[in-house]
Amino acid sequence: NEKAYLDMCRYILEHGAHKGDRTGTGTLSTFGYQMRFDLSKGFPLLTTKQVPFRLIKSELLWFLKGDTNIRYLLKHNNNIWNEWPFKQWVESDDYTGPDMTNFGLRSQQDDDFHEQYKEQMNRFKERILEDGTFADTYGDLGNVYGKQWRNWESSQGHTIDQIKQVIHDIKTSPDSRRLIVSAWNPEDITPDRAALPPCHILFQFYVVNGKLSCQLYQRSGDVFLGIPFNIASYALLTHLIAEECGLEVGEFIHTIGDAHIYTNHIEQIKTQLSREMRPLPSLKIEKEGKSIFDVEIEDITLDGYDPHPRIKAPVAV
Ligand code: THF
Repeated sequence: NEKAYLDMCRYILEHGAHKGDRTGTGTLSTFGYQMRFDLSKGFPLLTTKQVPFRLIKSELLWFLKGDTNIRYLLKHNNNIWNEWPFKQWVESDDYTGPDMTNFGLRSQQDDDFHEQYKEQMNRFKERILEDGTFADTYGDLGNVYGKQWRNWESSQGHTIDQIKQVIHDIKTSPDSRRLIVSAWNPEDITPDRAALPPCHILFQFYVVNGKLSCQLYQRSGDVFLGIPFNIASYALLTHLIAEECGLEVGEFIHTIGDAHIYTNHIEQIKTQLSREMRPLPSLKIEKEGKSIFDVEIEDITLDGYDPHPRIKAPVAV
């Protein structure tokens, strides 16, 4: 299970091509890679470094609520999406603080700037939490996952709830080959409509022998920071949907387009690869009669998670 991830890291270190990218950081990259995780053999949260599961839970429940505003994440002390709305804020006419152009790269290279950035980011976060009007304008990522999953806008002027639909279809026609949820809406991938085009383009469910499997197509994957989150997030989603439909869990299959290791994550990956894998934890969902849309963060827990220590790395913006 975890070995599939570590094998991918080794593969990219060995065979990856040097490739520039939108963020200017530089990557080692490969195109087209697939990993399989048998969910009946344990919950695929990496043990070779600590992955903060509470952040994965709150992010997934945020998607499932159809929410696209980081206010919910900030209330749960989840900071993984802050950089993108912050970018929109500091590039807006309403922002009057110090110049934050290219803050991602600059705060890694310049300590004084890093302090300025942290201060502006903290002010931004406080304002999102305290000022509802500000949050509505600057905390919203636009038409990202939550919107497309739960409220896809049709050309007929109504909205489509893809998650409700797919749950209904799994229950009523489990053999269907159309058990698909798409986050990629070509009309919505421009900067004025979404802060970032979705990385998880589409997922498909598959039912056989009473087991639910899920395959995700991800167009772009940040192997060190993002992918460990994504694996756990879709594994959790598969468990939640399986439970909702009275099925056991099968496999999670992760197919990635551009799978890349940022050049400033290479040392961290090597440290991680030098570590011994430990047994995977198991997942417990305590939802007694609650639907998937009412599950709360506290209802989801892990048993037996005993990872190696965290490894820090900067996120590319
Ligand atoms: N952009 C980039 N460059 N990488 C990504 O992984 C990524 N995501 C989402 C959107 N854009 C992306 C955001 N997801 C972390 C994890 C997931 C993210 C963003 C950041 C991260 O920094 N994780 C740290 C812990 C952070 C903390 O404790 O607050 C870690 O060590 O795992 C792809 O989904």
